[in-house]
Amino acid sequence: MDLTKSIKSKAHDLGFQKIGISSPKEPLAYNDYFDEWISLGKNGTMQWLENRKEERKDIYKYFPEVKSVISLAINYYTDSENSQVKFSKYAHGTDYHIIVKQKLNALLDFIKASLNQNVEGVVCVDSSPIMEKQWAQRSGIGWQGKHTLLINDEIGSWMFLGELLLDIPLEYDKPFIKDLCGSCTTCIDACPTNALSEYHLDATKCISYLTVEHKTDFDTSQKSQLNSWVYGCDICQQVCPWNIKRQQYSSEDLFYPKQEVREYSLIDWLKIDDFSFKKIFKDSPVKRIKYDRFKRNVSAVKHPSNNVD
Ligand code: B12
Ligand code: SF4
Ligand code: SF4
Repeated sequence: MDLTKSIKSKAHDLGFQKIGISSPKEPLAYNDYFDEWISLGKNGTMQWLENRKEERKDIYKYFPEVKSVISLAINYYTDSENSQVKFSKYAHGTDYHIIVKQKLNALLDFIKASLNQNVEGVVCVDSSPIMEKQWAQRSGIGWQGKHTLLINDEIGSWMFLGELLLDIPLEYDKPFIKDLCGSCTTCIDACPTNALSEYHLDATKCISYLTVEHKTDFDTSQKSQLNSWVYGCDICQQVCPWNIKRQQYSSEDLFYPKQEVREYSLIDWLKIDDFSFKKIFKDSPVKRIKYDRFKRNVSAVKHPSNNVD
């Protein structure tokens, strides 16, 4: 088997559903849009997006030797919901940064062991300064929907993205050029904070930003829009017809919800102390916001058992 095929086969064995490879040579589309988005302050307090903007726009500034971008997607769909206190699916179980990084490091080790030459690779999951959705589109995995997330026509959008950048050429896939949103605007209409317009997100209005990135107290209008989400928001994905038609259960056990996330009531969450918070969320993305911000989010949930203005 040639190297490209054996990399894809190994990636499937490691648990990735979609794998595609692209050449870094063509410059990214939408770099002007990205500049404008930042200059209009749509990134809010996510200064880290601006700090490494030039690397995001030009992958050679991040990894000058790159010759292949391997994009990988792993499905994280699970259907458990808790109606009182809502955690988005990406934060139901173990932190995807840990899981996807482990798998990508295993893939890099496999590639190194398969070759008689030196190969340099960089593992990226979310926090690396690259535009992951655009690379996945170029690698043929799917298109960016009007909610701005990447959708695959077989498994929908409940997938995390990761990349392995290599300094060796491989066989490249064709980009995904179709836009299968058509005339649909369901996600835009369903967004409770009007954060979306076509292919554009005002992060400062997004519940995901407000519950995870926003560091200070909520004002009254922000508080009234959170709709019981305490970490992230899934509404634009829940309503998307591609997810309703195509979503499949994740084969990764660690993405399934922790018992507390599934079963705790609002009163249980309001009662937890810093020690229990750290214990419950020790390997979860939720630990990132720390106890005080988690309490701020939980205290904003509207419910008869909570005295919210
Ligand atoms: C910053 C960030 C956020 C911010 C801003 C989101 C955003 N859309 O920009 C906040 C905190 C709000 C956020 C929220 C979420 N995020 Co986030 N986030 C990122 C991060 C780190 C960078 C994204 C980025 O560069 N934004 C900058 C803006 C300008 O980019 P953009 O919206 O993609 O805009 C592009 C398009 O609009 C395009 N464009 C402009 N005009 C047009 C016109 C057409 C026709 C087309 C096709 C495109 C197009 O050009 C722009 C520039 O590239 C990526 C990881 C990464 N390194 O890429 C994860 C990432 C995008 N997030 C992810 C996830 C899972 C989420 C949430 C679902 C989590 C949750 N449940 O709460 C939500 C979804 C909210 C939403 N609708 O986007 C996943 C998405 C996986 C997927 N299937 O696409 C990623 C890829 C992380 C990962 N490794 O899996 N996130
Ligand atoms: S994640 Fe929620 S708030 Fe953010 S754009 Fe989607 S529906 Fe709107
Ligand atoms: S809800 Fe409709 S417009 Fe939004 S991403 Fe899905 S198909 Fe596209």
